Amino acid sequence: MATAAAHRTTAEAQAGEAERTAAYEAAFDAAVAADERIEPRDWMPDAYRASLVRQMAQHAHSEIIGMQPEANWITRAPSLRRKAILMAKVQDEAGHGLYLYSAAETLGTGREELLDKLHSGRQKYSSIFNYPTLTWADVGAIGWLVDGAAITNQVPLCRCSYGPYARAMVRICKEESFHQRQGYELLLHLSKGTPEQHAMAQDAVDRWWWPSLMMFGPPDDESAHSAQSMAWKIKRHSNDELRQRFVDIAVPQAEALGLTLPDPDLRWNEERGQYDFGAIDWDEFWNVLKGNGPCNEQRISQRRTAHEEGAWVREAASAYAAKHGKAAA
Ligand code: BYC
Repeated sequence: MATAAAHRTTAEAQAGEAERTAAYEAAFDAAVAADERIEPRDWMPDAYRASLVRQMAQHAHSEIIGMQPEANWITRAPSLRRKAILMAKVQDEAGHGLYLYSAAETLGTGREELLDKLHSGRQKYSSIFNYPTLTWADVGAIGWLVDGAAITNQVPLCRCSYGPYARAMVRICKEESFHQRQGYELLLHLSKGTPEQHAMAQDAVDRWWWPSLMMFGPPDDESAHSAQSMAWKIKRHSNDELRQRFVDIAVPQAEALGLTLPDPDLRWNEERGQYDFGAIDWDEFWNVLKGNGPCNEQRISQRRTAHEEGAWVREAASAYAAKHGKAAA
């Protein structure tokens, strides 16, 4: 008797739990359908939470790893003005990383854990930062193309269904716009400068163009997460849609800069009202993701060193917080 009653109670409890979950799920689906924001304390499917942490962590990691290629030129900037601008930009990127790690923390994933996953290769960062910055013109090409691609990808993220991510993106996009313009202005000066400067600008664009197109991720038919992320309104557009949008913006800008894009198949398609462009080398993309790009090893080892060398700062901040009765950072 007692056992049957216990079974009944367990079954009833399970049915009650399932009913509650179904109600939560219906409320979540309705909020997404109505374009309302999901906030940290709201119920959300485990897979939604996991996918957001995955994307936001990758995004945060990209921001802080992305400081390295440009920081490489701070000491060699050609003027005080250029040095001050570049330092401000690299600092902004550290700030973007912090907004994004904080936003990821609202989902219950600590910064230490995310950094550990980055340092041990269990989480990715953008493929673009595994390419070297060989000349000063690369700073301009990164600003124009890499930040330009980033804005194209990130403006729709301001309407992401998860509130803290969407709000972080508003400020990030404003700062990215400034970054893009400084890159464009730098390249314009070089392009209109001496023949050597023009050649340096052209060489940088030749090297950064294709990797910039890869930033948008694999083609739609190979994108593992796009369909679900779009259904959840984390992503608002597919990888290929955003890549096309970027090409359509970049072509007239290249013309205004007096530089060419390294793609013989690039031409206006009257029927589509968009530019056709050549085939992307996806083998190169997947190879870079596997860790075999020109700078993967260097980027991660420099990041690990920076983290180790910063240990005393974290310890000091924790000691200060403990002394003043605040929660340790
Ligand atoms: N590089 O199913 P998919 C910046 C991965 S920061 C490396 O299409 P999803 C800046 C993808 O994670 C730029 N990995 O994925 C900073 C997935 O692997 P997992 C970073 C890539 O998430 C400083 C697999 O491939 N921006 O701009 O639907 C200075 C399959 O892909 C890449 C962001 O992170 C890549 N390029 O779409 C200047 C923006 N592409 O997770 C500039 C936010 C794909 O299954 N992120 N993968 O192991 C996004 O919008 C999306 O995550 C992506 C990919 C469009 C990147």
